[in-house]
Amino acid sequence: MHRRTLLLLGSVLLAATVLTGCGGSSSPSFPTIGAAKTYEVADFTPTVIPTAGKPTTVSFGIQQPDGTLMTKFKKGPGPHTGVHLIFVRSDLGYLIHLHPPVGADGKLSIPVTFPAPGKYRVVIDVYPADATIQPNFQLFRTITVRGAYSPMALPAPGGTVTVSGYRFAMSITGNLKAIQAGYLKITVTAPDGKPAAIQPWLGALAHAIFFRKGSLDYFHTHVCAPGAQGCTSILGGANVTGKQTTPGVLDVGVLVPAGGTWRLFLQCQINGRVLTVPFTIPVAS
Ligand SMILES: [Cu+2]
Repeated sequence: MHRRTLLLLGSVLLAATVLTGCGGSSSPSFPTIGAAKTYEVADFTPTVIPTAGKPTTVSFGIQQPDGTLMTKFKKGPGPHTGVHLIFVRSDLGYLIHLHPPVGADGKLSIPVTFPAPGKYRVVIDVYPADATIQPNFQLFRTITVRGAYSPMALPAPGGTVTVSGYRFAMSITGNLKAIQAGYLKITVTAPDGKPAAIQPWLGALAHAIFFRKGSLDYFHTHVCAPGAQGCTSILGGANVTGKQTTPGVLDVGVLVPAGGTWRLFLQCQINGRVLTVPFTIPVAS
């Protein structure tokens, strides 16, 4: 429990810059920890403003405290592997989720086509091979895409969303509260009225990516096939694991760091196509 708290604290410090001596600073001989002791994004591109609808190469490396680029990332069958690259527009109107390939030199590079103008938060979710560092941590960037930005209002919470003819009906089971595990039930129906056959994609049956309105805080949970490993998401002392109870019925884990209005982007593969399905959910503080 205490250890998990430390891990969470560690991720917060990694995401920011470590300037203070985490609790040990009362010792007068404690060395000053400079910014170079943190994990950072290195050589991030694009350095020019991208245009919506045209591919832009996004590339970067993960600089380690010793100054070298990280080259070894977690591997395996589950979803918690490699580097997840996520772009979300500031109004939560658009989401892009990619897993860029890692070069032998630790450089990651992938073409991205932004759908519309505006400011996007870039989340780089890193799963190091050396899990003693910590299971994962996030680094952030911002990209502004050229053109006139017209923000979209978020739809009302819950409800039914239809994407490519597939109907996703969501109901909130119980109360959703910050830093507590909760669940949403999402029933997926195919255009013919039958339960949708959901296929594994990137190590999970469904990926649930959460962003908080305004602050753009981030969390990510998964729904895995029965018996799949490495599907649990941890936040502080809580953890959550989603499951498919019957074909087409997903129990999606919700575990977020703060109350507020959140946008859930559910992603799953059906019939060889990845569908991104957005919902609005209220979370109590
Ligand atoms: Cu995922």
